[in-house]
Amino acid sequence: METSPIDAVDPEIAGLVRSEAARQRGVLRLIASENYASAAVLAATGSCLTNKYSEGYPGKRYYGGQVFVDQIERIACARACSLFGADHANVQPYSGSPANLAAYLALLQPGDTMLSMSLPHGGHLTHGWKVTASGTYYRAVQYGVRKDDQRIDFDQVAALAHEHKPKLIVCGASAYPRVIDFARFAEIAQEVGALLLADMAHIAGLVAGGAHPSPVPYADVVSTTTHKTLRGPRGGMLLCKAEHAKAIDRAVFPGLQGGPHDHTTAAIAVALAEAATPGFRDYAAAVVANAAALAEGLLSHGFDLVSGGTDNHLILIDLTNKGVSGKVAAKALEAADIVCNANSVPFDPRKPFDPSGVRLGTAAVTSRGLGTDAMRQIADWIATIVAAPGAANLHAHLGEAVRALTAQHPAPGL
Ligand code: DSN
Repeated sequence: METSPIDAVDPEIAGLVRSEAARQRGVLRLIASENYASAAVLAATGSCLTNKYSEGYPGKRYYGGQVFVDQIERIACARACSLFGADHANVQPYSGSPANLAAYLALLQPGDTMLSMSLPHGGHLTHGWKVTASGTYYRAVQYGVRKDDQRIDFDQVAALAHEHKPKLIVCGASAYPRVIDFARFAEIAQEVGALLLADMAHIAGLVAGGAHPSPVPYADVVSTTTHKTLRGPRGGMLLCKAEHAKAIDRAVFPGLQGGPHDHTTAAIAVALAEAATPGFRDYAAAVVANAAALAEGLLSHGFDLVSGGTDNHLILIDLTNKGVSGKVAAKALEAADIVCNANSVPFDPRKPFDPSGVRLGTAAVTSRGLGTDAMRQIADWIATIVAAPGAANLHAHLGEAVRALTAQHPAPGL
């Protein structure tokens, strides 16, 4: 048995970490926000940098001993600016939610109005949803998708922008399978004198790899996580135009956070170096090609896909016509080692905890080298399982086929 330094101290946790690694190796991971970080990214995340404190920014820290940390953070920021063509980068946000909150802190006063995509239509919790800090401290007016084609309703966005004169328009989504027209959002923001924040957390890797248009030329500030399609460590990042650099930096520290997680900063730097390689462009193109193939396979089995398909890494299935809820389907799929999440669909009559849909993503399976033929096979398996959500023996049998497939495609980093 492979052992780790954890075994000597805490065999219980060591065993659980080992089991999780085995799970990640064995299952088909179709959660749209997950991926496999490389061994290099994992090594940086687990490095001695976890021992360091470094409140402040390179050259302006509150603690000593920063000679190497300063270099690491400067390199991470420079790589982010170069990869995405941004004026300024802040790599300190702990993840996507603090990154968004820092952007609001930099650009808004409490009580100001923001115009953002509603959670049930594909937006993120931190885009002003009422139970979050963003919905508590700011006045969030929300847009959504059209009922007929489930694409962003730009007529509604423009009408709400003109009516409410928001100080900030937020675009970007967590469950939207189509290309986001950042230029159109910028046009509307300009018409009403609003600033534009683009949250590219889900698509950052596609943007880096040239498989989705970039929001950077259009948005005042761009927020992102670093671990979804971008395939880095769990972290966050803010990119902005030069005029917002000071406000963004002040908002992250000391506005919202204390010491940055230097081990994460180093791992972000490594991931950004990986994302600048030709191989990463191939990966980004393959993620999109795989999502298209999976969508095509699902459509051939009569699945109803939100917006009719996908342009990116993500597919949202409305299971209403199959007579199965999202939660029941996700549970049945997991019994066959196909892991995804139940998800609301636009205009969902069901409650968020047991919604009408499931969300699938192709980043992680692409990182382990699966191609379009495998996607068609996965679509067939999904159809078989959803048609018989209570058939435990069938699920166990298909699970064996799933594990035979994953065994042929080693998981990176593990
Ligand atoms: N939890 C992430 C997702 O799954 O999209 C967003 O924060």
